[in-house]
Amino acid sequence: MREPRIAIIGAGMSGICLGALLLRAGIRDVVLLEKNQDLGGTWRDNSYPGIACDVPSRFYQFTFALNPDWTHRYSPGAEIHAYFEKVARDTGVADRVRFGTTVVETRWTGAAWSVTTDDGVSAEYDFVVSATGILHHPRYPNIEGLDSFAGPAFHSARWDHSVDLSDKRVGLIGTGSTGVQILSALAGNVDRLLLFQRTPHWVMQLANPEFRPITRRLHRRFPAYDRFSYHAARKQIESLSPALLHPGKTRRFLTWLCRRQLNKIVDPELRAKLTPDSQPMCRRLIISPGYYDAIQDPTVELVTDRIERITPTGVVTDGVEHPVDVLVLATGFDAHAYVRPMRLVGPGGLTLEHAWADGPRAYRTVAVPGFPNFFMLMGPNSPVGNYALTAIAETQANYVLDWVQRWRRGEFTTAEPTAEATDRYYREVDAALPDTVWATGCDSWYLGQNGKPELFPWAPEQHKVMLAQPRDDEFHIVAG
Ligand code: NA7
Repeated sequence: MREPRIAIIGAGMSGICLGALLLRAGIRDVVLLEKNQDLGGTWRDNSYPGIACDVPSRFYQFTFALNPDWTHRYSPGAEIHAYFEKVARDTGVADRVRFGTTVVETRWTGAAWSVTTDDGVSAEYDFVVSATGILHHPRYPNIEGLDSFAGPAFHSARWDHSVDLSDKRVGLIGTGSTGVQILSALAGNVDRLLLFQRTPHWVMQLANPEFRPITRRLHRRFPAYDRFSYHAARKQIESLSPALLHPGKTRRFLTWLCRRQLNKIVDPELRAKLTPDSQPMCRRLIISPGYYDAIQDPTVELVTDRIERITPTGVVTDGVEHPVDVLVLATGFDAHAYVRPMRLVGPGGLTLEHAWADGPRAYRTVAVPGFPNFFMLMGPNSPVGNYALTAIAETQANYVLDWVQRWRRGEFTTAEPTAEATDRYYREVDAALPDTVWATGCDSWYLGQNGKPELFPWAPEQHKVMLAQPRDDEFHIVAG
């Protein structure tokens, strides 16, 4: 068996997943290049009050490292971060991370990838896998005067825990999943909370019960039951995917449910302000146990007038200044950067920037024509809409592992998807997209620069079938 040298860029959820699967398969020459000082990616970056995953914990975990000790149906972010750290420690991944190391360039030398990091060091690898996450680069709003604000102002993914909010007037901009979680946690716990909403989002109220100690003991004592619970939670989420993919009764039912739940808002004027004009799920459906209660808290005020500018002391809408002491920007992420700003230069000097001049595209979510032995986790058009990203990462990581195992056995030296196969695949994607709820006419982080949803237009379980094994007929393969 040949021993491949593998670089994984990023030690977040998906990088940890691939690292663990490679190490479990006995592949030892693995390094994770991580620009931060800690593991966990999005779960390290986001520590704002109220943070939780919007996918049930029983499903948002790896099948090879089930955790019987989840405390809640939707466990808090710190617990999820601790879970990924534990997986990394238990599997040996943590020992293979080079922290504080930013990859600046990955260049094909003719026989391998030369990866250069910001400390000036270059090293060669047979495979490079980008696991840089999708919700990684905070998006700051382009609002006049933002820099002039005199008090603390921070993005939700850069929470400043040194600021005591309890006696403050807090201005919160953004009503996506993050804004809703922050509002639900802060309502009633700060002096005043002004929520600046540009567009209302649909919210599904789902309870978040705590698991009792007896439940946790049962899961610990009976691993088969724990596994069953994973698949039961998976099935439950998957039963809703028809609503995302085509019009029909599941979509009609969820639409009805979301509308009905809005009736929890007593004041008709407030209810009208919170009623979106897009279809539920067109933008990511927000899952929240308590948003509709929190927004009716007397300390909360919803401001729907357009933000004109920010002054040193507040936020101005339609000529009216709303004084605030602290500004929280829950304004989302650039979900289309993927591998970038790292420079990727393939054979013949082809850059990823050039290959993606018309927008990011990936062969079946994992690879790019022109870039041999290079793979991506959570690449373009991955099924990231209201599904467990852990399951997607596992599918993609197992796919990469398949190629690596074949390389070890000497079956090839380099492999890259053909442009024809990728074009063919995108013709199928483009044909399926118009039926999806994401294409029903709303603006969201799901949409790429061409206005098309950058998502997987089939059932998420289909993604697993699609990547069950490499298809040699769709690859240029150079024999080993
Ligand atoms: P999202 O879902 O992208 O939401 C960002 C929010 O910020 C959204 O309500 C935006 O308004 C608002 N926003 C952005 N820029 C501005 C400006 N300039 N003025 C006013 N409001 C603005 O990000 P999240 O962090 O909440 O969630 C990201 C994902 O993380 C989520 O889908 C889950 O997967 C976890 P808009 O609605 O666009 O009018």
